[in-house]
Amino acid sequence: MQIFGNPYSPPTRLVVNVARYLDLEFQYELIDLFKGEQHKPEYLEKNPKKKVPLIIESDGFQLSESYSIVRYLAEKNNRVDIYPTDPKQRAAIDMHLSLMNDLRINGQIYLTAKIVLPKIGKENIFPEIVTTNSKVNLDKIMKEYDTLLEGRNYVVGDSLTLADFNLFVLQYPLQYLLKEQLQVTHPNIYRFAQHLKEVYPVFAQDEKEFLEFLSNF
Ligand SMILES: N[C@@H](CCC(=O)N[C@@H](CS)C(=O)NCC(=O)O)C(=O)O
Repeated sequence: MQIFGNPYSPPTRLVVNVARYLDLEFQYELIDLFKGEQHKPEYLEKNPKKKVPLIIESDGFQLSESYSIVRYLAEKNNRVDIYPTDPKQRAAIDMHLSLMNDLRINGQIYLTAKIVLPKIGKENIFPEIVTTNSKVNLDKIMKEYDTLLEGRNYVVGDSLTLADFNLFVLQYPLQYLLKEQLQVTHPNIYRFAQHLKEVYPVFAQDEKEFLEFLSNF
């Protein structure tokens, strides 16, 4: 399988982490978003949506949208541990993936406005109200997850699921790009991430690679 993506992108890292956790063989095909490679004809042929991540399997099967990809990979490999077949557990995981999409989108707007555009010397393309609201929404959803994780190690039930994989990649930007003291502002999310890194090597590897990426950003 090929995974087209970029380490800056939480959806890419979600897919890579799940693929690694499932011990799947894959080639990481780097798409440099900051050089606009997602707009190049050779990538558009594969994904006209101009987004990462995208997977292509050896039989030619292609899939974009990170949440669809990780559900597919778990399902295909019969990994009911991280995506249970029980309808209620599955519905709870799906619900959290939807809720976390709001977290992702608001984070994407805020980070684009505050970090990415200044970095590439461009003006903020979003009206001030949109940027302000994105931070308000981001903080609100993070607070909700911090409350949910009080006294718990996992978002759904008492073992690792796709919802945890996703929250893990979404909490980084606050810590490492916006330089928030997560242990102070969101102590339960901070503890949750620490626990995942201690117990599952895939999360420690992800953090190491993300920090390496940021050191050249
Ligand atoms: N809903 C999509 C979102 C994908 C997405 O927005 N990817 C961003 C990186 S995080 C991207 O490719 N941006 C490039 C662009 O918009 O030009 C998913 O979950 O896969």
